[in-house]
Amino acid sequence: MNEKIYQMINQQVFPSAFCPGCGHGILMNAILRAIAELEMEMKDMLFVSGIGCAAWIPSPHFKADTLHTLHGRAIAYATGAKLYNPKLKVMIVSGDGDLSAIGGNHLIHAARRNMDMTVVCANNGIYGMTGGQVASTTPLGSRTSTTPKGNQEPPFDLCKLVEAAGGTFVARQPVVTPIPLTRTLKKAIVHKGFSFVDVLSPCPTQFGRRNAFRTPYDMLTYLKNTCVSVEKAKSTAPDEIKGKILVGEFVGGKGGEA
Ligand SMILES: Cc1ncc(C[n+]2csc(CCOP(=O)(O)OP(=O)(O)O)c2C)c(N)n1
Ligand SMILES: [Mg+2]
Repeated sequence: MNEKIYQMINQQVFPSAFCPGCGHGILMNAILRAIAELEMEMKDMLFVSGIGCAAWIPSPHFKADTLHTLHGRAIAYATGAKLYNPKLKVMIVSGDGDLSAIGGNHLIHAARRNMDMTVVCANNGIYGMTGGQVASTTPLGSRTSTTPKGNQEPPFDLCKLVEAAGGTFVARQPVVTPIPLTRTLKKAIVHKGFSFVDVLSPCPTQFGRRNAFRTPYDMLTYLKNTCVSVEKAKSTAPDEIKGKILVGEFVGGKGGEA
């Protein structure tokens, strides 16, 4: 398995551009592992990304066909490619800013149309690549370069947004639990219709250092302790899960088409 994953990576780009402690590298590994475990061929797939650190996950790291497109427009390019060649397995991998702010309209309309594609959102709650500006996913009260006194605007819950828009597979997993993450990615990939995975991926450089996380390890530990599975949440008192982040498969995960 590891040998297969090794072959799927464009080794010429290593060491990668990700900062030490960035969660995007774990996600990159999980995507490749999911594809390898499904025994899918990279030649049958197309990876599309917009602009941002997350957009670097497939391009140039994957040895596959990739489109590294305009900021916010990954889903539009992916739609065109899918319509031209419906046999392609199309996967979009991009950031929270790219997919839900500048590209928010493409996201909701592709979900509404139940386009047959998989969208993986590397969600670090910030515009990582451009200097740590506030995003539509930044938690309330968090400091960013544009909200030095704390974010006053409520963030999107991307899973609720995509579910409401019509997505037929909707899930969230953090990079700190790579085995469930890989399992969910596999379901999203084989799902027929619009599948969306909100992947919580820490950004120590732009988010962590402004929000009193001393090390990347602190961020990973915080993320692990803050996530609660939907199954566990059902049997837990509401008070105990206040302020926690629900993770798991919200739509289409149980015996659906996946
Ligand atoms: C039209 C346009 N507007 C703004 C930018 C600048 N820009 C590039 S990436 C980015 C934000 C990326 O954030 P996100 O998608 O969350 O990715 P991350 O870097 O956090 O992984 C911005 C604002 C751009 N490239 N093009
Ligand atoms: Mg981001």
